[in-house]
Amino acid sequence: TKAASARKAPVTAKALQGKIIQHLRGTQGTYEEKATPQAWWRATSFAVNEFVMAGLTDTQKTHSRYDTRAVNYLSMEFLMGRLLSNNLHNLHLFDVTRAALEGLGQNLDDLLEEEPDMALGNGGLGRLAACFLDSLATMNLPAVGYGIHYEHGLFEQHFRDGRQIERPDAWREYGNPWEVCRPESAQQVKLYGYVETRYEGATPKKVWHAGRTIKAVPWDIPIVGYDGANVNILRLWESRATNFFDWDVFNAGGYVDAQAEQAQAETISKVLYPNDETDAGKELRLIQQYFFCAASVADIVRRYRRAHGDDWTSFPKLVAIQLNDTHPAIAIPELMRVLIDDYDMAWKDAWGICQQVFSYTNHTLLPEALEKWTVRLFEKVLPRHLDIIYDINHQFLTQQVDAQWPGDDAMKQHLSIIEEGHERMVRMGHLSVVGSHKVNGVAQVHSDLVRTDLFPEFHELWPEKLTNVTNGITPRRWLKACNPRLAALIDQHIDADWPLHLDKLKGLIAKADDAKFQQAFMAVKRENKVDLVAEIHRLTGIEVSPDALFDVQIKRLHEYKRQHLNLLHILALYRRLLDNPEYNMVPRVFLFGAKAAPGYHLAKDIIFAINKVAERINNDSRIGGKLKVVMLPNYRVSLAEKMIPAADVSEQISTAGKEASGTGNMKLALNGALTIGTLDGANIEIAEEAGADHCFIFGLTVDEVKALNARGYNPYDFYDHDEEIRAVLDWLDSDYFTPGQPGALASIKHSLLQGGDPYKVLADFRAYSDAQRNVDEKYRDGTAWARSAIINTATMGKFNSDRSIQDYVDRIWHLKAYPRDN
Ligand code: 26V
Repeated sequence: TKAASARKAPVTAKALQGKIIQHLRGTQGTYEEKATPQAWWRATSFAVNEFVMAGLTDTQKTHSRYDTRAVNYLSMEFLMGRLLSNNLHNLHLFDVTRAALEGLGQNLDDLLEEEPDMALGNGGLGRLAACFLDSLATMNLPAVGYGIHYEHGLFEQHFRDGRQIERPDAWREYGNPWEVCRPESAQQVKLYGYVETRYEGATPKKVWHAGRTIKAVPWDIPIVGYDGANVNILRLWESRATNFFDWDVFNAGGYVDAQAEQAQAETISKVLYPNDETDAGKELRLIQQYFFCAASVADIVRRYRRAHGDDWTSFPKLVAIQLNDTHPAIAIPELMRVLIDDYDMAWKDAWGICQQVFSYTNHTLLPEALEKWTVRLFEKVLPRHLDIIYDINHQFLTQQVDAQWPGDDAMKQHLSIIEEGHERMVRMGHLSVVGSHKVNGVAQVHSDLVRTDLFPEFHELWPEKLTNVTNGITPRRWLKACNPRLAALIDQHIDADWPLHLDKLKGLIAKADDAKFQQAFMAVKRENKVDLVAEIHRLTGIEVSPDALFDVQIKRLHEYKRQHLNLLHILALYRRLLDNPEYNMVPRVFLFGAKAAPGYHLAKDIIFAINKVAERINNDSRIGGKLKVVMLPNYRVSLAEKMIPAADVSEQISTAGKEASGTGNMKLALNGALTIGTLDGANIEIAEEAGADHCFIFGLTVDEVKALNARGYNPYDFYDHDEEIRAVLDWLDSDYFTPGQPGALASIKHSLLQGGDPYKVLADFRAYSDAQRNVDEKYRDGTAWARSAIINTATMGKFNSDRSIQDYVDRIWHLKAYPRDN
């Protein structure tokens, strides 16, 4: 075996045992004979945290010693998942901890299951932020993640008679061993009130008299880089009532009112909004956004002033702020407000600083996800910021837009940060583009569409501003930690530092035709499937065979992601089998994992339909077990880590032009699944890397979808002329899958016919079904399949999030790495 960087653990099993026991007794107040698995997990985490904290203090000292330029990654979501296994792997403590625990009669794998997921995100956008933090620390780049310390993360999903039920997530109910509260770094955040204009000096001064002040208390979560690298910080803000309250009111019987005020203040960080790609426009959401941006900007300014006082010249040299979508765009007018109102800076200088400091990532083109706030709400909650936005807009329209398109009022209206209409709106996307020096999309095709369709005039105005950074995933979590069998096999054939240099996986291409390697690779896949079979049984009671092909679609439930296209194809297969029990198909298990936004009724109906169809199919003895359908409840990061290593086929079937990138597609291919997918998002780049022969690409392209829309799409063309499509839609509409409840699944057919099928499900059905036949054909040829699976793993090096971060560094942030001194 080649072990270029197979580092030694920084501690012996015996010493680690001592630390675990010490924490079990000394901080958990229990002892070996009595401790619950939870207590063992906590004691182990606290023991490991000693190494984490040592790395954290060394790193922070290094950053302050060299006065480093840092990126501040502002995101409403960080979907971290579990931390113990990740920290053990990144610190090279995994094996020694397993050994230490074994000596204590404990099993590490069981203890890892005790940790609740840190589910402070909805899906792709939040998980991307988490992968980026892992890469930033690993690459020794100075970085701080800023977000919200939600008391309740994304809801827990249960099924009741096949329908989704939501329960609050309580990840911190029993404490969290990884976080440190820093009350000494708390900030005050103002809201509401009015703006006074004072005419004293040469220029009038605006003074914001806030109606309410809320305290923001930071919790720091250490982010451990891989292989002895730096430990950065994720700083999450919790809202509290300020403790300056009016003692007279309090003593005059205001005790109860004071409590109500506290409850209100604490509402801000109470719960993560569970929508994904739909903007609810709620006041509390705007307050959440401003709350964490104001606290973060204040913290960034405080850190800067600690070293530089009131000399602002170095600020843009030391500070980069990345906006993860438009959710933190309010940080732009907030930094303007701080510089102008609190530090008396001239407008021009403050604006110059902002434009150098900010950059913005766009994660979606869906119109319903593009954030807009009513001017009315802004006026009420953030009156001073509305003023500043008006000023930014005025300068932008009268200087930049008028210079480019003189006298063109229609263009001014079109590009304005303020949308005129019966209710005036603030367009957060426009604010983000105007206030940033770089704007990026998240996959090549998506960035092209940002330039041509979403912001074409901005692109004309500033041809250098719009750019691409294709997403990536951390191979530490998404291969090394989640798929130890495959990682071990890879270690036997290439340098063991592949988790840092994922391009080295290319070394496996030479093995793709080697029968022994193929056998070993597919043996790993089979063992992973056996593990998942047990998990499926534990979670659902459903029995499936590891000899079947495992077909996996895991992502948020949304019409554009087209889980219902997958479902229609399952119905077609079921029907073909009932028509002809000899129908030639590879036995297949269709696996789903998906949460629907609680108010998204059609998405919830699709979940219900999948569960009802599954119930019928799984219990139908006529089809001889050739077809199984399973929707696992409560899809989340820790469940993804179990499903991905066991997948044979990766479903990436969004309508072309709608999925900005996708990142599950990368995780599945890296773990040896073959993609069946449309030419959308990063699928295009995955197919380029793996080669068209090793994926199943089907369906309309972006241009074909546009052309179809232009000439007028009519889903009845397909319903009327394709007998199978008609049959499966009518079947769904009957009470076959919901006996005694006719019409229970009618909404799906309705949306696909009368609803106009906005996501072109029927138009792509036949191509999808044909591609699925090709999947079967390849799977029957075991050698061809193994070869393609290996090539998928071998060619996914590009999708290392370290490469994405390097692109951000080269094109946007211009940071330098600082390995820590110790
Ligand atoms: C919007 C809203 C609206 C208000 C309520 C909460 C909320 C939460 C999230 C969003 C927008 C989500 C956008 C998003 O997640 N985009 C995904 O980003 C991934 C990372 O770049 C990318 O891989 C996916 O294709 C893209 O859908």
